[in-house]
Amino acid sequence: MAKTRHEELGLTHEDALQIYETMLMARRIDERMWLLNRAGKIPFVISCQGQEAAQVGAAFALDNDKDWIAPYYRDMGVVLHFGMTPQDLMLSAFAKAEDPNSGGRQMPGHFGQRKNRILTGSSPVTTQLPHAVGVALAAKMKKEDFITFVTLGEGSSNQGDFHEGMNFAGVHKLPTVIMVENNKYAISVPVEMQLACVNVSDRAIGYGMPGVTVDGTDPLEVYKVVKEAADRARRGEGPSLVETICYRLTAHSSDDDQRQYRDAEELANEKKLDPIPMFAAYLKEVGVLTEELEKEMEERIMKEVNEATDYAENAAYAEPESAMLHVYAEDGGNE
Ligand SMILES: Cc1ncc(C[n+]2csc(CCOP(=O)(O)OP(=O)(O)O)c2C)c(N)n1
Ligand SMILES: [Mg+2]
Repeated sequence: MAKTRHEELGLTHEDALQIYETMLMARRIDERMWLLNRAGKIPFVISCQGQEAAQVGAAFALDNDKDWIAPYYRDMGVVLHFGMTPQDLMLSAFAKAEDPNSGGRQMPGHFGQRKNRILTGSSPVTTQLPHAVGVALAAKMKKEDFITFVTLGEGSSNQGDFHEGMNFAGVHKLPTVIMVENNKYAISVPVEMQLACVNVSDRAIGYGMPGVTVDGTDPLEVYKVVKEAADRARRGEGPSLVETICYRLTAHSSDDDQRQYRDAEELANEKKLDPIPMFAAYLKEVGVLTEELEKEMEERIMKEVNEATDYAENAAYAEPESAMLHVYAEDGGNE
């Protein structure tokens, strides 16, 4: 029998289902967060919706026992694959003391979790890129075979940090994969007003690294190119730039109303490019996902999302006395 597309990439049926389940989990958590926000229970949401295929396809191509990641605020799919749990994410949304990212101190989307090698991120966009490049330098100096993976939006590829980090990584042939999730908007600014070149990946040549643009609504396409880039980095051949074309299916954040700057037709067309039903259709077509399995998966996911919501809602806020924790050095070092 002819091989399926995922088998051709070396992925088993279980792998393909796991990619789908993580995408669906990210989507269901995100949807719950919007409801909680509109109900006045959590202050802020910044969505992964429309970008799950790029995120999970890429994360699946990395070694989640070894590699270090520097995700950006939309990357729920990436951090879930790297071991952050729905409960962790909900604790962050409710800004509770047990939030692994910052103990409820930072806005949601500022992922950071030492045990899963998720580098903590700052609010200025693209600062994560030089951080990931620095950790890649450490891998090279220590002769260890982990690589780093960093993501950002296309708008953020205009920040100085992008160019400085890309240049340093290129010059020193560092083991890093830089992925741009191009959703065509930086808040309300369309891509035509952001870049004078056609693709973000066109910028790679200036830094001596390969650059590719792929369909970011297809997790298998993204897996393929990120795997190639990761293998290249691990072989000591240096960094790569991957651009994934995807769509932002929500407003920029829960504080934005995109109907103010995008027309209804454009928004309706993008809904048709939702990676979740598209990947489900593929999995059904090749006989890997059945109606029964899909139902069971949905139920399992919703149970976990419900439990995570209840746990986080009832969890304690940080003690006011702990406000200065991690701001100044303490006795006992920098645990
Ligand atoms: C240095 C800096 N400038 C501006 C902002 C405000 N800001 C936050 S997200 C954002 C848009 C970024 O767009 P893009 O990189 O395309 O990512 P997307 O949100 O579309 O995924 C801006 C301008 C910021 N956080 N940091
Ligand atoms: Mg964008």
